[in-house]
Amino acid sequence: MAIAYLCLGSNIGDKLGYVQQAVKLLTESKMVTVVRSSAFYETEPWGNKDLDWFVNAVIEIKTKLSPRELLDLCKNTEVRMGRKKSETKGYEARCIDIDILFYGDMVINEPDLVVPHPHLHERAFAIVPLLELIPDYEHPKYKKSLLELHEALETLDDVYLYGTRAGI
Ligand code: PH2
Ligand code: MG
Ligand code: MG
Repeated sequence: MAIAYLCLGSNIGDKLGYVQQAVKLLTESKMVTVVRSSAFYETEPWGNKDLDWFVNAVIEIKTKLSPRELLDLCKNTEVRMGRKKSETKGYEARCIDIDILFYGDMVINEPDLVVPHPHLHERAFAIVPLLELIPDYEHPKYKKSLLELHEALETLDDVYLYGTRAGI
């Protein structure tokens, strides 16, 4: 059994509902067990400020799947939820995105499978939920804890606990 961390995100429609449905579908697949979840967050879009804000959460899972099988499960779940294949380059609106952040301490560098997630260390929307779960865990590539990565963030994108963002 491996422990892995998945980041869930949605920025169109019923964002919270999509993230919750993704957790439900992953659980129902019986291929993963959700051990713990972070809170839900409303997060400023990273990489394309023209997008709508996201709802994000991180889950800690136990799984017998290999990293590639886990990637396939994530992709299949996205497709089942109606996500279309991207037609443009760059970041765009999506009903659900499921990314592998960590898979045990493994470091994988394949064209379509990079673990830990290649942008994790730059993204408050993934680091802040991870801080709830594993603040002292050391990033296997950068050898810094999540607390240290959080302190080192260069861009402090806004990350609010769900429902606490002013004006919503
Ligand atoms: N996902 C992206 C790009 N930008 N920004 C936020 N706040 N949350 C995301 O999940 C997200 C993003 C690409 O997958
Ligand atoms: Mg993503
Ligand atoms: Mg993705």
